[in-house]
Amino acid sequence: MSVTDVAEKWVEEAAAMTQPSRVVWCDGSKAEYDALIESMLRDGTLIGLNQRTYPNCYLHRSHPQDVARTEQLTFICSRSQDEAGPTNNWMAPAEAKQKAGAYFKGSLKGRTMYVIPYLMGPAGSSMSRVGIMVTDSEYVVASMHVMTRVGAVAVQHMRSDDDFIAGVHSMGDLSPDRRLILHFPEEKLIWSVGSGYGGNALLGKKCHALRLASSQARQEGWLAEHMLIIGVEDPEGRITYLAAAMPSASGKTNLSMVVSSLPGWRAWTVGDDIAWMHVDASGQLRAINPERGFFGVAPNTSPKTNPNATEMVRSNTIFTNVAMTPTGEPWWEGLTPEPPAGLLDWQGRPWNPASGPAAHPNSRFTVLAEQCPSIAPNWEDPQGVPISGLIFGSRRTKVIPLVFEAFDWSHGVFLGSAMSTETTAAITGQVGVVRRDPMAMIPFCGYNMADYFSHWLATGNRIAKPPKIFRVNWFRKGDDGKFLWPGFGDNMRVLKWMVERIHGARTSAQETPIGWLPRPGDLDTRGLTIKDESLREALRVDATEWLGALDDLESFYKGFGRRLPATIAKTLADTQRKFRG
Ligand code: OXD
Ligand code: MN
Repeated sequence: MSVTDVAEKWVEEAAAMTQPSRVVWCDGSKAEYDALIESMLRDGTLIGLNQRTYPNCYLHRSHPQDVARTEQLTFICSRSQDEAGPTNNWMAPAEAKQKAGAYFKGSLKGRTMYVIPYLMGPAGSSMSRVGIMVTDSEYVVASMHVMTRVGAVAVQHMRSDDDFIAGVHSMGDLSPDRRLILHFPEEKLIWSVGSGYGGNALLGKKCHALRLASSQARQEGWLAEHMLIIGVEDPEGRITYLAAAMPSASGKTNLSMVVSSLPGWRAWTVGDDIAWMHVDASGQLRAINPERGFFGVAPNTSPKTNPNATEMVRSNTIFTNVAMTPTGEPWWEGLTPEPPAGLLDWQGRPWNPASGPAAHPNSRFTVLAEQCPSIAPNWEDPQGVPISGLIFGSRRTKVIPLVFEAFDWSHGVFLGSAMSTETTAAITGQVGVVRRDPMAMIPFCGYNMADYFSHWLATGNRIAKPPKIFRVNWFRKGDDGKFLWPGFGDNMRVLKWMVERIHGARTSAQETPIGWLPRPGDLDTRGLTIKDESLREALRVDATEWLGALDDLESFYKGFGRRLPATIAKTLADTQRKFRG
């Protein structure tokens, strides 16, 4: 494989810093993947699972302090701090390079440096983009094989000599004290050291496809979003494509492959985590999934919550930090109603329920998207799929109704910017704390979020028929602490309401200060056992609760100063006024 001089020179520089004894260029072949697996089985990085019931499936146990994204160690290193904005950690580029440079220096002595040219997006798509990353981790190389398109296909996509995002990764000593995840948007560069965890180490995913891509997208006039992509097929056979932003570990993978409880309705999976969207020549918004596989959360994935995923991970899957049964099968909380006897926990110790869950709450599966039974036949269409609706969803026990619809695009951008959510195990830190998370992008927006809102508003002006924008919350609870809405397959009932609204409404809604809200009778609840009062409560809009929430939002917006788009500030004031009556 021949690459450009710029790429070769950059790899030489990375090698000069890390001093590997050997440099291997990856070609993405099956033989290469198989050899990596063999090597990791030999040195214990991987454990073979039961090859009869889980063929070609392996278990990786990570360092116990390296199990999730570490946002406090993640920085945007733009030249000016204003460019990173108040919601990002910022470090000056020179300081960042000096600090991380010390951890990288000589970190590959006596070891192999793998060079991975990878493509984000389908082959042949003008929306796809190239990255070249180097790493000392075979687990990262094998995972990149699954999550991206590795090898010549990437190089062929380079539009000029320097048309790639460069990424340097080393496991370092895995100590959080010497861990840094650094993004240099002006240099199209990522430096990640001290972690082997997916979101920190598979540089194509969060670092490239979200943080750096969001910054490129703003300059080039497109959108890089933390969104699943799904096609909803109605009984007439019409497919309506939707993209949905939801925070990490909040049901994106489940929704992207939902098995409908409504006869005649079905979902087709295009992507489960990231959408790159652009406005085509006719003014239609179109989306591609830049990834090739899924890096999904295992706990609570079961035949009931996600039958497609459960089937998909029965072969050719790398599991990370799940538990293992005595017969070598993977196990996690929720997979079966009762835990099997004799489990080894995620750290390989005989499981003691008193010391916590058997599988780590952020344990994962890594698997090719093509293994998903509901994968859309056109999921790799170079043109992408036409998007007719966008969804913003978060995890809120209170306040936010099950579903409502924005009045128009700019109101929808306001609703997205107003999102807050309860934290999950996908990030290191406390779980269940409410934090602001506009468009589920708080950990992933590579530039000032006020400019990001402006970019969304401007993009709407270029779309001939802007998609309808919806807000959802599957996670509202009643006073008894139980979820009000059953979720999972029944979420199709909510998608059906959206699809009908998109196509000119056989379905109605009532106007409220926050948007168009279905009345309980507007949702299709045939065959659903839900108490009337639960449904009413799931859809309730409480003025006092909302006015409190809007006050919080106002303080959050203040952090952006004069950069906050006037339209957003005005929509907030209008909403407050409507509630005050
Ligand atoms: C993910 C995440 O892994 O959002 O997708 O953390
Ligand atoms: Mn994600």
